[in-house]
Amino acid sequence: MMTWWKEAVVYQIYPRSFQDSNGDGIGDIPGIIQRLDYLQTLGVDVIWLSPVYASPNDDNGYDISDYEAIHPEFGTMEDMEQLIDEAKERGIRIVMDLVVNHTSDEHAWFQSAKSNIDSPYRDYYIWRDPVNGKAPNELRSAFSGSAWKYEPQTNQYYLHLFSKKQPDLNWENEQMRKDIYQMMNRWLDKGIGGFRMDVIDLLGKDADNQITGNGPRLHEFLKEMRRETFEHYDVMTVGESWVVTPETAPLFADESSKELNMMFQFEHLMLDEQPNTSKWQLKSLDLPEFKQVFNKWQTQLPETTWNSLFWNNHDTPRIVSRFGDDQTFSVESAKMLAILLHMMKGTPYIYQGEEIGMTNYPIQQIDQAQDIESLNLYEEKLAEGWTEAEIMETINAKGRDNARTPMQWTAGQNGGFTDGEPWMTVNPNTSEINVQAAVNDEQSVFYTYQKLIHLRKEHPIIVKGTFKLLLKDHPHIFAYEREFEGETWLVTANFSPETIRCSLAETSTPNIPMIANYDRSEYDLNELTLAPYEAFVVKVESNEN
Ligand code: TEU
Ligand code: CA
Repeated sequence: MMTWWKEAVVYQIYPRSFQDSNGDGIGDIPGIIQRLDYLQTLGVDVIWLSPVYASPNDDNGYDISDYEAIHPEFGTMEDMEQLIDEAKERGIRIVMDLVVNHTSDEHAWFQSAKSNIDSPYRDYYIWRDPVNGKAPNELRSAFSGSAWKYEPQTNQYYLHLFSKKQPDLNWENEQMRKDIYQMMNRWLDKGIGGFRMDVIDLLGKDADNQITGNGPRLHEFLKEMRRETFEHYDVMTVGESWVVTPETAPLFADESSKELNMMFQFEHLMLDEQPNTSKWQLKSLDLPEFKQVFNKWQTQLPETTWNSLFWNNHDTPRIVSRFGDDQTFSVESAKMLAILLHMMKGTPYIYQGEEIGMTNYPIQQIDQAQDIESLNLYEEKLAEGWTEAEIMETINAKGRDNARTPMQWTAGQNGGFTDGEPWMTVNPNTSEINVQAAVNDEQSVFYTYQKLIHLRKEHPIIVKGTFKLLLKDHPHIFAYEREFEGETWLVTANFSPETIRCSLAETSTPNIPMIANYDRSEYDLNELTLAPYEAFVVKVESNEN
């Protein structure tokens, strides 16, 4: 099996917000093509492209109305093919976002199914009779409210685990599965680099028993999908799951399971919320707990199960605003977070703008929100008695719009994202945080990311080394060792705005950093004084020698 994806670094593009090429204020595929040279300079191997398919945009493209058409806002199929080719010329593969838990309600299948109980497509979706005149059960939508919507024309409810405009597909239906596999194969034949699979753990759901993730037939379907599609191509596959654990990850991503190459899991991003509530009930991060979660994923997966590494995607707030300091130490903390993550075991993913330290962009009022999740949440929490201020606080901390403001290319008008009116306001800090400034400044966050990518290519220890957590109870320091073929690297990060003293190892030789975020020529590990958010990586002499 080809395993180039273990050495790869992935860059996620949210196309609506990346680069507009025609002045309509919406990022598009020709815009991405214009920026491929930039991505090549950064050094990434793969682009994960968020959905560009035809869509009414109820959930910004995660509601697909035609899997084999490009949304005209984004361009044409020729543009898409050109993107695949031009990326390939630069050694970059295009991984498509595959959203097959649900379609749009405007997909032809649903249009046929909706009004006609005898349609061959009726059973492509999940329909149930009312129970005592109400929804069949208590299942909830991720975007607030019941997961069932009543259709008067046929007197049944359909299931939607996301918005009402995202009816869930019925994976029990064999013909539906075949249609999906054929669609996937047509994309694979175009030469794409693989699939990022949206909410993949939901496919095997048993709605009647209110089982959504990890349902009874999930792994049967994924094995079948692989056999029928990507097994025959040299591509990478990554499954998104909010519920996967180190115990269940091998079911999806172990070499022996014959399903996917790796999982995209969020456990480390769920620690700033009250346990067993929702991401909206805020809590401050407890560093030992955070380290413990990483430690678990780094050490408990079998040798044959691969993992992914990321801080950000289009659903999560900007990492420098979340776990760093986007005011006083924005550059230092952005670099610290990068170093800490990219030195771990797994395939790193960079979300557009992360490599220049883009930050959250708080809104003042709900009418400035774009995302359906935040808009629905606002209504729900108001009804539950939250104050307006409480709701705005949590939306600004956790809302998905934070990640979706346009890419900041220049200090100029609209950050160089568009010549027109941007679909979403550009963060005014584009005057300082932008690609042009970053590329012209050797000390910028951009060059830390570029160097991390280069180090990964040069040193097999980063891909293959074992992981050992150090100082596990320390409240401010996140430190670990990697070891491979007798070589040991030490990664140390001060996860706080304070100066911290500590001691890490007894070594006689001065330790010269492989990479760091402060300008120091060597580190004395016996007596370290770490500046706010300081991070460094050194090779250490093993004590046994
Ligand atoms: O996200 C899966 C998912 O579970 C999220 O919607 C999650 O509940 C939410 O973002 C937490 O705030 C994927 C996509 O990444 C997301 O953009 C889509 O909205 C969702 O699936 C539905 O397709
Ligand atoms: Ca455009």
